[in-house]
Amino acid sequence: KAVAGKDHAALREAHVADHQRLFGRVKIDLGSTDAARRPTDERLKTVKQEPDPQLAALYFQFGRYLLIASSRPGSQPANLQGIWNDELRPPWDSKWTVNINTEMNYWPAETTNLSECAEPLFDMVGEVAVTGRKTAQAHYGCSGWVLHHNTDLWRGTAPINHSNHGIWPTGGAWLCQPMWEHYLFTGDKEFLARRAYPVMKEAARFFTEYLVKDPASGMLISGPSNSPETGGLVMGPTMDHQILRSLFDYTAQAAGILGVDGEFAAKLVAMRKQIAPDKIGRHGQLQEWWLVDRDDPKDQHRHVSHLWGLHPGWEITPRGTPELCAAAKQSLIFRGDGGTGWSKAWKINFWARFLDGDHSHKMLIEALAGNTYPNLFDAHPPFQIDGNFGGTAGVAEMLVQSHGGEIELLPALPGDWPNGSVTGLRARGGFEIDLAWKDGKLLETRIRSLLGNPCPVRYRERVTKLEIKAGGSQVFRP
Ligand code: FUC
Repeated sequence: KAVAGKDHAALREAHVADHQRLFGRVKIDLGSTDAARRPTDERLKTVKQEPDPQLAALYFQFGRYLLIASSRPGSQPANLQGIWNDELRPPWDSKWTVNINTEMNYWPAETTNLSECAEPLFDMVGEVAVTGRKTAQAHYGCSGWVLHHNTDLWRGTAPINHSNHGIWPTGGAWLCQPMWEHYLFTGDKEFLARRAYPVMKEAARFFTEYLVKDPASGMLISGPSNSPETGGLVMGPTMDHQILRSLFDYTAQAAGILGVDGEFAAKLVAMRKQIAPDKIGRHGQLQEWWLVDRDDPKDQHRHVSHLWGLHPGWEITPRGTPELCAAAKQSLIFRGDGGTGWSKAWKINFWARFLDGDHSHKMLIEALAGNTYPNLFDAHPPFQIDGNFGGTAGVAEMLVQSHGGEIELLPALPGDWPNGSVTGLRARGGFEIDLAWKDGKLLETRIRSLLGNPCPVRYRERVTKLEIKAGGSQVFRP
């Protein structure tokens, strides 16, 4: 009915205008070579041998294009194939796997200025928080809500498939993180109060009852669970503890911001300190499991779950926790550079968080050369869209980071992109950033403040504290 009576030209024009309104918020130039004149399929074959920075820029913007096209307010969230499943029996049922894939789909939403595209994800979290309440009661006798390894249109939340990956209770807790991040990026208190906090609080409540005391150490541990999807059914996978520390932290913080539930927040703060901490193992690695130091240096599994605290979490940072960061790096070196499409995409982000732009770039090039179809869709293989979104997020992460309480400019710029510019990237605290660089060095940067929050800006070793009024902007010269 809405399109009846409109001719094709008018519809097309409306469509393009609607798309451009979102797409045009970010422009990127990473430099260009002759390769940019050749067809995409050929460029994918030569990208490992010949510099083709424009292909990286294209891949970045293609990811934004895909998110705009597959996830809008009122729609379902982008599933394993986005909206581009073409099979009656699709891989993994074209569902939402939440032990990495669904979350990865939304990594670029805030940083690349497509905040509203995450709406469908937040709707889904609200819905699994309802079905997950039954699962919490039926399977654990706990209040609150829980979601395991995946969900579907019917918002199933129970343990699924096999014990070595399906009994993993922290899927819902992880899904609360993008909701908190949405608040950090937008400052939308109404969203925090009405949609984010209620699900965060009930997810946290579940784990206040679910966590158990490890008799040997006295610490609180999670389980029975998995470190997705390696090592079998265990007690105390590191990833769970990282996710839960983070959940307890921001839920308590949100309660403070909203001025509610003081007692519950205090309980979370106290329990958080008792959750088994990250531990360095006998190979200098970050232990994947709390109870036993049994990481195998030869294990090149595609999941690198125990590095959650590095990305998308933020408890492990090069400047804040250098020892843990070195251990996390050792773990990633053991895992190696291989992996499926989404695994490579995660590694782009990991290396960016290690502030190693060249390694991050290496992973991006390998994803393009080995895990990308001629139409630029990510190849798990088969086609799975998470790698596209993770790759887009990774490029943003190389250019601007803001998870450590500062806005860091060009934190992981690779040597292969000596000159370039980007406009419209977003940072936590409500900022929009335009920057350019030449010969690997930052030029002028314009920062627009949406909310008037304090604005500490880091470039390399120097931190400058800017004060910008809400709605105003300032030029930063390094
Ligand atoms: C997880 C991954 C697989 C695949 C599936 C959809 O289970 O381990 O590699 O991406 O999700």
